[in-house]
Amino acid sequence: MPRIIMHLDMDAFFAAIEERDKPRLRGRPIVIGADPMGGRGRGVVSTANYLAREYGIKSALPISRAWKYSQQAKAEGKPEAVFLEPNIKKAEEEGDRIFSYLITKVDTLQVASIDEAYADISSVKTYKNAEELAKEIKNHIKSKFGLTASIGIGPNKLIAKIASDEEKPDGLTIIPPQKVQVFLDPKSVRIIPGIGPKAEEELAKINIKTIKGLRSLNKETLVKKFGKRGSDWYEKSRGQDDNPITVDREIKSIGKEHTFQKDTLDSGEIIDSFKKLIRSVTRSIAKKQIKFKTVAIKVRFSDFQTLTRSKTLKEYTSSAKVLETESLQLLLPFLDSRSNPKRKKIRLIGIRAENLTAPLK
Ligand code: TTP
Ligand code: MG
Repeated sequence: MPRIIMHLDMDAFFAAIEERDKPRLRGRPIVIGADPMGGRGRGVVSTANYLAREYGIKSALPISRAWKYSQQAKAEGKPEAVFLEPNIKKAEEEGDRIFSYLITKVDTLQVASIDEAYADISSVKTYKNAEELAKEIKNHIKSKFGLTASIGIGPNKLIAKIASDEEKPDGLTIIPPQKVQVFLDPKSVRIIPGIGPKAEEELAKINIKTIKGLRSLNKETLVKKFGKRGSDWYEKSRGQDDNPITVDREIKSIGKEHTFQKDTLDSGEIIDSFKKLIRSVTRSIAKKQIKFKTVAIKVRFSDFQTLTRSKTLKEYTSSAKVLETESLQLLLPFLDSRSNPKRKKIRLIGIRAENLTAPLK
C-alpha cells in the first residue's frame, strides 16, 4: 500500500498563543524574543506573527534590528510591534494538547519539534480522503485551540514538509505522487534539507539554482563533485524519500475538555458531561492501544480560577472503569464544599490520561 504522509506545522506558534490569550494584542504586530531594551537588547527573535513579518522581522534576527524595523514602521505611521518574552512551558503544553488530539486522528504520529509533527495517514487510502481529514484537523485546531496550523500532504516526509510550508499561514497543500515533480522543479535548491547557504553557493557556481537544474546532473557527476551528499540530492530532487515515521517522542497525555454553555453547579449536568468526556478519552485510548498510569482532572470556575487534581496509579492500565472511578473521585469534591467552599459555579471541566505507554503499533 503506498504511503500517504502528513506534515503539520503551527503558524507563528509562540506569537499566536499570546495573541489568543491576550485580546489586546489582536491585530498588532507581535515579536517574541529577547528583551529589545529600547534597541540595545542583545538576544534574537524567536518568532514573529505575520503582521510583524511584513516589517522584515523573523526568527533569528537580532532583537535590536527587530526594534529598529518596528521603529521605522512607526515613523511611517504603521503600528509599533509588541515585544514579548517567550513562554516556552506554555507553548510545550499547548503543543502537547494539540498532538494528543492529533494522535487520535492518524495512524502514527512523530512529533518533530515543539510545533510540528509528521503523521502516517495511509489508512485513509486516497488523497481526497486525506484532504478531508486535513480540513477536519485544521478546523478542530481553530475552533478548540484558537490557533491555525498549516498542513502538507504527500507520498513521503520530504514532500509533506515542503508542502506544509507552501501556503503558510493557515495553508493546506496536497501533492499526490503524480504532481511531485512539477511541484519541486521551479523551487530553489535550498528547499532540500541538507542544502544550506554553502552548498547553494557551490551549486550556483556551476549555474544550478533550481531543483530542475539539479536534476539535469546525472548521478555520477553529482557523486563525483559532491560525494555522498550528491547521491542524496539526486534522490531528493526527484522527490524520493524513504524515511519512516518514527514515534520518537511519546505523547504525554490524552485528554478532553468541555466548556458549559452556562456556568453551572448542577451536579447532574456536570457529571453527565464529565462522563461523556471520559467516554471520548476511553475511545482514543482504545483506538491507540495505549495504557495510562495517571488520571488528571481540571476544573475552571466562573471567575476563571483553574484547579487541577491528579492521581497516579500503581500500574499502567487501559481500563475504562478505572479511568471513570478515579476521575470521578477527583472531580466530586469540586461539586460541594470540600474543594469548592464558596460554591462557585463551574465554567469548564476536563479529564486527561497522562503518563502513557507508547502506542503498541
Ligand atoms: P517555527 O515553526 O519555525 O516558526 P513559527 O511557528 O513561529 O512560524 P511559522 O508560521 O513560520 O511556522 O517554530 C516554532 C516555534 O519555535 C516558534 O513559534 C518559536 C520557537 N522558535 C524559537 O524559539 N527560535 C527559533 O529560532 C525558531 C525558528 C523557533
Ligand atoms: Mg511553526
